[in-house]
Amino acid sequence: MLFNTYKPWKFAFSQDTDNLNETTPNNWLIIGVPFDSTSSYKSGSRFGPTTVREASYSFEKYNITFKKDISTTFYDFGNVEVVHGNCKKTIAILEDAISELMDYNIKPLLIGGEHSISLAPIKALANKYNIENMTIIHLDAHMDLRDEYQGEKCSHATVMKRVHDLNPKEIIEIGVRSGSLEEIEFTQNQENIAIFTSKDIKERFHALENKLNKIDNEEAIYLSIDVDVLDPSYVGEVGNPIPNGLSPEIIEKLLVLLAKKNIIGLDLVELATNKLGDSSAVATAKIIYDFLTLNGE
Ligand SMILES: [Mn+2]
Repeated sequence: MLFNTYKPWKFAFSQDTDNLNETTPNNWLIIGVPFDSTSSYKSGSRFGPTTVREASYSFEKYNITFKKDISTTFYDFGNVEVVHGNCKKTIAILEDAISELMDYNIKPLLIGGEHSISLAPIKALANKYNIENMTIIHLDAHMDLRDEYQGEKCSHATVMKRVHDLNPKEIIEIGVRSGSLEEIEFTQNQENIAIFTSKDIKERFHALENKLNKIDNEEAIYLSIDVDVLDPSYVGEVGNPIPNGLSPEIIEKLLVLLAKKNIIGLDLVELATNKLGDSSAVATAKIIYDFLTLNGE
């Protein structure tokens, strides 16, 4: 008989969780967060963890783009139990879960779910690292810097404002092409927010490259990737698609720059498809696959 190793409920190439070795540094731990209650346009990101994991079986162990095997040690712990309809409770549960798992010397890699969930890993990490020395790199079509959205403080549209409230060293937003006047005025008065629009990056990639190269290799960075940063022609199945986004080639270049840095946590959010084999899910899975390939030895 012939069986393959297809386990669609776990990310491809993940290690068996029974073998989790807490003394090994640099373990990544995938956690799915099937929460989409604050979605304002296209809902369905609760299916993101399932569709991304299934799509991860599209790739070879050898990553031809970067000419190396995916050799990083990473585990897939499944999904956290969310409270549908309750953003604050879900964030609290997720923060607790991540804090507990960090004792195993692991770094969280979350698959959303919508963007509100990013607050939980950042809060959990802020207790371990000094957030005032932490840089948040945020890839997104949107600024997510509103103080409230539809009267709510806990929302996908306010998440970076909540992160900013924690007083990180800097928030670098990459790929922005949508923002309210309130958000734009807010950023103009803040020294610790840098914005690189989608147009800036296409016209002057070197400016962003210089900015990222200036970050010390030891400095703790949290990386939050809203996959709507990609152009909808590549990733259209997202909560709030916006035209004129980045290409997968630019994402690959950014990952090369960032994977050498001290990334202490990562999330991919806002994929909203329930269709197996969806190309948006494959493009999202490829970012995780590429990151883990580059982050390995
Ligand atoms: Mn967005």
